[in-house]
Amino acid sequence: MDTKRMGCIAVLIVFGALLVTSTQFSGFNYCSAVTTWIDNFEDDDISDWTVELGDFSTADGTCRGQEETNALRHDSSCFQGNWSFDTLGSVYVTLLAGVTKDGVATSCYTLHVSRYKIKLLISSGWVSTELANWDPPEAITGWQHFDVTRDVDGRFAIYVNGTEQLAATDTRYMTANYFVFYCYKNGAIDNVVINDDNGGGLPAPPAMPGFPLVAIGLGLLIPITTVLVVRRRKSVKTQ
Ligand SMILES: [Ca+2]
Repeated sequence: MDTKRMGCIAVLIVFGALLVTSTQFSGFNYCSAVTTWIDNFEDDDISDWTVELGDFSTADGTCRGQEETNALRHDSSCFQGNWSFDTLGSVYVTLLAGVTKDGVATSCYTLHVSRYKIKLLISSGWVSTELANWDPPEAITGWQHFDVTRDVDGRFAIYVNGTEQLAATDTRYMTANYFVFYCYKNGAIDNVVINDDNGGGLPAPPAMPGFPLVAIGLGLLIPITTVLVVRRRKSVKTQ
């Protein structure tokens, strides 16, 4: 095989491999499940959130209430899909809300976590109705992990530390504007992953940026091509 043909094949193999790698890590293979937004608070920045009540600190890499009562909200249009997060203490996590005022969400579904009971509530302002509840066998202490799914029929399934413990179906609210977190002093939330895939299943892994890999690929491609061209010219001269 001559040098030119070998050079072309080498370039095509390198470029193809880089394209496949870049596509895998850019999240394209999760096209059936699009992550809407995430926050693990490791950047000590809550500028994407609006504090409605009290105050929060993210100095320890979690979002922790500083006053007696605290609430903050994040824009979120997810009303079907997956909500995943960790909480500490007695907290109210409003999965989806129409509007909020002074930390009180309306037209919403809220997960209330307390020491001896976990409830799923449907609320409008201060008026709440219980959709489901679960009494844990032991008092809740420390961080808890929650995965919530809601399917196209409005069925909520709530997994506590990996096991489904609550379920309810309700279709009264099928739109959303906000995700809201309400807690008392030292209550906290972390590792929020909201996924609007409009179906069941647990959240897909967060997408990784593909651009740097493409840039690295192009960066490698230029010197490889240059070497091959130089070799090709040398081989032409010597023939
Ligand atoms: Ca964190």
